[in-house]
Amino acid sequence: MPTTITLVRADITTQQVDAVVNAANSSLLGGGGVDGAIHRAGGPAILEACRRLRDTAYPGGLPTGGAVATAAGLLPARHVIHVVGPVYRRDEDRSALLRSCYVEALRVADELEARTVAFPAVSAGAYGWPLADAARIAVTTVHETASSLTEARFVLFDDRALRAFESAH
Ligand code: AR6
Repeated sequence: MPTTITLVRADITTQQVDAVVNAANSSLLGGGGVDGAIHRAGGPAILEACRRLRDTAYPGGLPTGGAVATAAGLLPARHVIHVVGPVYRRDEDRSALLRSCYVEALRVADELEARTVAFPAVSAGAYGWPLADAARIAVTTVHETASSLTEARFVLFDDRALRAFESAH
């Protein structure tokens, strides 16, 4: 069944989906934006799971473009898939790393047998990626990547982001 891409303006922590994607940093130990909101709403279970990952599989941190899952604590979702978006650089094309976040998140979602996944606009906040381009890369990559998802839901925090994704869709 093909994946339906949907767009909503909402707080990603409220979404009733199998998995939510977190725009994390490579430390996996929290931050601001989506990352801060997910850790606040999900409670300490997520940070504990992240610390275990740092002690085992990722002592040097999760590389940029990578994805890894943890439990979702108190969130309505069952899993959090943490990805590390690239910091935007005007003098260097880092779009392959941004695409990799979505490809890897979809691969991890398939491993978890997640069918509905909520994505934020990875790298479009603190990491400075121009919104229209971040939206185009996000929508195109999810559209072109084979997976078992029934729904890929882009959850945009404000009208400007929603409009950018509507234009890219
Ligand atoms: N739900 C949905 N979208 C949100 C939410 C929310 N609750 N909060 C913010 N956004 P950002 P990045 C939007 O900065 O650019 C963190 O400190 C926001 O408006 O969360 O990948 C991490 O620890 C923007 O459009 O992620 C990293 O250090 C988008 O989500 C760094 O920021 C992404 O903004 C990652 O930066």
